[in-house]
Amino acid sequence: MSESWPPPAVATGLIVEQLAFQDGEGVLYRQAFSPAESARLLAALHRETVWQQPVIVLYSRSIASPRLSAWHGDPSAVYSYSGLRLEPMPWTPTLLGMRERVEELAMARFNSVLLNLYRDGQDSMGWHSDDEPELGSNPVIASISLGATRRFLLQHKKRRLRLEWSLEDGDMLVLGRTTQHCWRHHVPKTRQPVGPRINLTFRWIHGHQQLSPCLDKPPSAILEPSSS
Ligand SMILES: O=C(O)CCC(=O)C(=O)O
Repeated sequence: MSESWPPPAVATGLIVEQLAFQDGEGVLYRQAFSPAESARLLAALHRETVWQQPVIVLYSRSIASPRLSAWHGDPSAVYSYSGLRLEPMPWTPTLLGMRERVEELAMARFNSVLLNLYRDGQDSMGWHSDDEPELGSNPVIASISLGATRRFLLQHKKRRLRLEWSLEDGDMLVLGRTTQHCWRHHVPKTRQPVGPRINLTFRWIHGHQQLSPCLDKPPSAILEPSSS
């Protein structure tokens, strides 16, 4: 991550909120994708994605993930979270097009993306942090919302602090610096009649070499060319 992150709110033509809070930082771009683009992307991703409902381990309990997911990225972007080991599906033209826009706005590079489909208000995601070792220290994660508006909550791990945003169709929330280490986040269920929502979190997965500096020879299967 460059020292100039987060990027200044200049010349994007978008409504941009700079988010500076205790032990974290981010930027919220309202309608990073226009309503027409978002509708097209929502339909395309809904149709093109091979959705799965994996069994995940949360707080030592195995449960069916409360949303559907898919993992795409460079072949080296193997990601483990909540007891899952995800091998990436290849990039699609739709995802590559989105990545181009996201990288330009977020001023960061991404080699993978987690897609989540919240089918209705009963789909959700429990409190967690995206702080797995392969994300490196202080990861920049860019999160795109398409479709229904849902609440997104942040809670500090050590202090009685809570923040909340309504993430709407086309919005892009980028969180960086120490946010993932010091805060948990959560998408709660809602009783409101809401339609489907697709969320995409673009991430950079670091190679195995950086995770295991003590190995003589890192396993070649998941070696990443030197990038950090
Ligand atoms: O759906 C969202 O807005 C957040 C997704 C999320 O928390 C995650 O995939 O780690």
